[in-house]
Amino acid sequence: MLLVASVINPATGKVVTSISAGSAKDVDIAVDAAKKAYKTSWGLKCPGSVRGRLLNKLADLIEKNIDEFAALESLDVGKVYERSKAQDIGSSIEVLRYYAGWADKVQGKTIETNELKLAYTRHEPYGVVGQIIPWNFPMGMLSWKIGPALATGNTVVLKPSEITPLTALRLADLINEAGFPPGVVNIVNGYGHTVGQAIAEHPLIEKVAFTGSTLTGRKVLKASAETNLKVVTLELGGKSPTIIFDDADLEQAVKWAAHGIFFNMGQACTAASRIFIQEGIYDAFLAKFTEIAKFLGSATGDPFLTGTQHGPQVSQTQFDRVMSYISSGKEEGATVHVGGERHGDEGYFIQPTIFTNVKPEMKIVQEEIFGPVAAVIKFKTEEEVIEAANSTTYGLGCNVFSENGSRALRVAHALEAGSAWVNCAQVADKSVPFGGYKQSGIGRELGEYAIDTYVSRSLVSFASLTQDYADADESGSNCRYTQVKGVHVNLGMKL
Ligand SMILES: *[C@@H]1O[C@H](CO)[C@@H](O)[C@H](O)[C@H]1NC(C)=O
Ligand SMILES: CC(=O)N[C@H]1CO[C@H](CO)[C@@H](O)[C@@H]1O
Repeated sequence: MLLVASVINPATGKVVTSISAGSAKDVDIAVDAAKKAYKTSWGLKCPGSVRGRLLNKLADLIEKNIDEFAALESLDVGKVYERSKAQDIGSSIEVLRYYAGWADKVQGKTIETNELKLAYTRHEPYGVVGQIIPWNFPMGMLSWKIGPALATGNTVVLKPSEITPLTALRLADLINEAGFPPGVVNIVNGYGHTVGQAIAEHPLIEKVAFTGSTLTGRKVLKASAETNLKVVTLELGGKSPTIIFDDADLEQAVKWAAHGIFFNMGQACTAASRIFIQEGIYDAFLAKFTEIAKFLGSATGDPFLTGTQHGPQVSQTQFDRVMSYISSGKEEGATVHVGGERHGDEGYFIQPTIFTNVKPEMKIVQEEIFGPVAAVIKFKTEEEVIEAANSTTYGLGCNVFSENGSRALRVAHALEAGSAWVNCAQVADKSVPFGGYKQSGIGRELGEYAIDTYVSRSLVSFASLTQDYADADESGSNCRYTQVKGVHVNLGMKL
């Protein structure tokens, strides 16, 4: 039986095309091809400079076809076209170029032990790595994953989301055109419970990188535990706070707070859905924030039309999920200050929504909604807001607004989150590590830190004749006793 996955345009709810869905057997074929390529024409067989050149070539080809990629992304995900082009596709190109630059700069260390011994490390690729990417930023997350994996010499078996596979499939053409040896990148479309599961369990895949829900992340980790103990990195959910102090630049803070939650229709793992406002500016904030939400509501519609600022949710399932959170907020007694309804009668549009009068235990304050739904909460003191912001099982991002530099940094440091934005929100950068504390993930993407997650360190120790044993001087691969937080400080960027 040939399984087929329908690709639906979320702005209309109509089928765009159907793509065959792969099976576990297809994953086997892909892994065999990847293994063969790793042994014969990639990995340590291919100089880093050549790998870098190919990544640059791929980036150039995407740039040449940027209008097509942006259109596919908007059609598939419902993103506003101009943003698909400038942000999603534009930043993917930059990420690939960034990692192209790393390809010939991956180095080990020599380690001093004693005069009679030499020890050094080699940073070797794992071999075949599995990558499972989400539907909210298909090209973005693809570039975050294949960039460091290919730069370090791994070969890849990648599963796009079955609901948004178009750009990944088009990219497969360009990978051939760029001249990558066959088998270096294998893209297998399909469902999580078949293709995703097969990747997570595959005995010949040495590492898997997953971005998606915490629920599925647990399954990936469990599959590794029950099979070959492959290395797992996870980038999972979040319930990020935005915290705005009385002494913030209110005009800017409101705009960033709106960007922090409504960007990509709230479908971002760092979406800052809990907005804490210090009491002195609460009313002023709410008035301005309401204006922005209403404006976005009035600029909701066809992602391809000039002037559209807010598109649909990605699918019927996501639409239903977000609407059910809105209902639960109403039932639990929160006030819908703005929005709270479907927009229009076709497609999966939801009005930008603001809840007030929320309580910490409400579902809309505790759980990830993944939609354009903000809960606004009043606070008095710094201590109180740190405690409240931290009381979640997630720890992906946080945004802090204050013109008092020491306070802003102190709070950003105190919060349990892998990324902190000071006087800005939701602006990832290719060279700054990204990832989660607590149940938001394991490992880091982007920057040099991502390079680290695609190499395993082997220690070579030469013992002299007078010493029988070589001491392991560097801890083994992937041992980490620190959590890495990327802090982004706004020194003058305006929205
Ligand atoms: C900044 O905050 C600290 C307290 O955290 C305070 O002592 C200091 O006076 C503040 N600076 C300004 C310029 O308000
Ligand atoms: C730095 C800080 O205040 N951390 C707190 C964050 O919130 C948790 C509760 O979820 C506290 O245990 C931490 O002390």
